[in-house]
Amino acid sequence: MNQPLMAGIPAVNAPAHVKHQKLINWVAEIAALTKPARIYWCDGSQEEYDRLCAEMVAAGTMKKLNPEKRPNSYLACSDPSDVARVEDRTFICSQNKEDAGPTNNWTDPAEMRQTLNGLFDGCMAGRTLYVVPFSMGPLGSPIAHIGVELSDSPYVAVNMRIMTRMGKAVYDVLGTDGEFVPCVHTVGAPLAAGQKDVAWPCNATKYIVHYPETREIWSYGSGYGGNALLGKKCFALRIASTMGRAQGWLAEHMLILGVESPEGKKHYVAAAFPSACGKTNFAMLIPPKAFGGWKVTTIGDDIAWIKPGADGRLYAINPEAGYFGVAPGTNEKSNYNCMASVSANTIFTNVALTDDGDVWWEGMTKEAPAHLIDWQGKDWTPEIGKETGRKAAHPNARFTVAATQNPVIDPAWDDPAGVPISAFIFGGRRSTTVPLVTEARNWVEGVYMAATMGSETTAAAVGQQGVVRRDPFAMLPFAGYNMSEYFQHWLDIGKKIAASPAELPKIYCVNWFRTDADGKFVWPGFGDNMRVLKWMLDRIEDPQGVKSGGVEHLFGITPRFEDLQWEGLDFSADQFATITSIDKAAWLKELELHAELFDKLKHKLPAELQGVKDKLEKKLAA
Ligand code: SAT
Ligand code: MN
Repeated sequence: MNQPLMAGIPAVNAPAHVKHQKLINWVAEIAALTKPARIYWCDGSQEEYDRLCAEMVAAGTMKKLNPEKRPNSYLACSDPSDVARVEDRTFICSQNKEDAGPTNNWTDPAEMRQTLNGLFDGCMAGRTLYVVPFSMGPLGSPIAHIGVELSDSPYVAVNMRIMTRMGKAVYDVLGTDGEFVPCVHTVGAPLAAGQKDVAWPCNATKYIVHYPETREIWSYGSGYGGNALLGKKCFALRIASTMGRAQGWLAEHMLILGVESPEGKKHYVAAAFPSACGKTNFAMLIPPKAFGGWKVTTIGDDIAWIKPGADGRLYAINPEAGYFGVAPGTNEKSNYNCMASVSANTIFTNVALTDDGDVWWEGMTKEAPAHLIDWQGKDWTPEIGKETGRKAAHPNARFTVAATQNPVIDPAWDDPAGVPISAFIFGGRRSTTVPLVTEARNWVEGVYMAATMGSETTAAAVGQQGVVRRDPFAMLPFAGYNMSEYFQHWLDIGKKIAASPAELPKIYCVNWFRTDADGKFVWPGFGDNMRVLKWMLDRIEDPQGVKSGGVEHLFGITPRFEDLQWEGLDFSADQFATITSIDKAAWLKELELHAELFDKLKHKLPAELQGVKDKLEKKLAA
């Protein structure tokens, strides 16, 4: 296989440590289709990372930042058309349409293969095909899985080195016949002989395609984030969710954090929020001063893989090894640990460049610098910003940084066994209706709350922002199969735990985003979310305790004002009432939206969830 396949196609030249013939054959097959100028097998070393970054600096794709301000860090600015996930170009190509369900775009797999074979034919001309081997999860962990991405983007290769366990060691786990998820990615911009490359090649045509039965991913036309770093949403959520369903585990859009009381009692919780709703901030939270002795530590900030252990409990790992977080709004106050994480060794994408070679984004400092180069390479001043409304950084600008840079990384973050989960939290961005926190009375009602979650859309996906859409489990764009069957899978997992000696994790629904009449957030959020977290912990640890009270309302239990610890925060009982109140009229409307969702998902919708809805409706009508 190490001979050139045919004229114009480079030799595969697999390194000696790659002993997996099926993998080598597949690389040859994709090279024969995509016709790159070169094939390069990534080893994941620092030397390689530095070299690829230097090459991108020379090519104009990245700028090296001032090493005194931001050591070993880079800024990449994308094409203005390639700045976020493209949900309407994302496809689940299962054999049967109904297996993708009504919330996913579907195309017949044979038809899609034909389309993609046409598009991928020669798509890597003039470029290097990078072979990027990666493990999602600690190498060799029973919860981990391996993927190999073939990409013509060096930006993808270096980001994958941060975001996953990428490199040579993966081949040891893979051996001669280990399983891997094949991921093929191209920016879709072949180069003719002698043609000069652009800084951010991409294509107006985009396809993000998943074949769940054969567990393959093909991505065309974008170099950005979740469209191109295929270990992330494509593998770790869409493909993994289908694997989890078949094998009895969960792949979720969740952060995982550890929280430890001054008495040394520690719990892990997993929390689902839609993209750009503060998962990274919550995962790195610093408790308020008055919470002396409380500690929050990070396992992961975006994705959780959760498997039942021998003792019946659910154990979670973070399949990723880095954070691809939203920069705008991040500052020393909103997320001190994040700012510390990105102080060096970071790739920034679509933020602004300062005159002294550092980065800036909206919300980083109170006052913007007097002059910047914005994410589109144009001069930017606060005056220009005011006049034109142009942002210096794109609202979905990101940083890519290794998890190990996080000062509050949990000591068990890399533990192959995972960490036991005591509670699940589900949250959306809702300016009205949904109270600060509700504890579900039981698993089924908790699944109902998660299934009917709504959230205002953000800049993480292309499209209109700020409109409420149902986002069940924060998985709407990420479930790789029929959403109704996904709900059933959650109900089944609950039954399995209930039948074991283990206790069921509690389920909470939160909303940090209620606003007042002036549209201002009422709840301070960020570190003060600790107050809510502590109430949950109290309820888990000592349900009869003085601080673990609450009142039962329509669809669960909410703390009374006196149940939260308020020390160090000036927050009145009236304010608390405005963010915990249940407005009957609003909830009647909300339930109509639940009905709309359930109507859309009626095929295979679990009867138990319809049952919860009927009960709620009766209560509301009473
Ligand atoms: O673009 S990503 O999918 O990586 C980020 C997100 O939408 O959460
Ligand atoms: Mn996400």
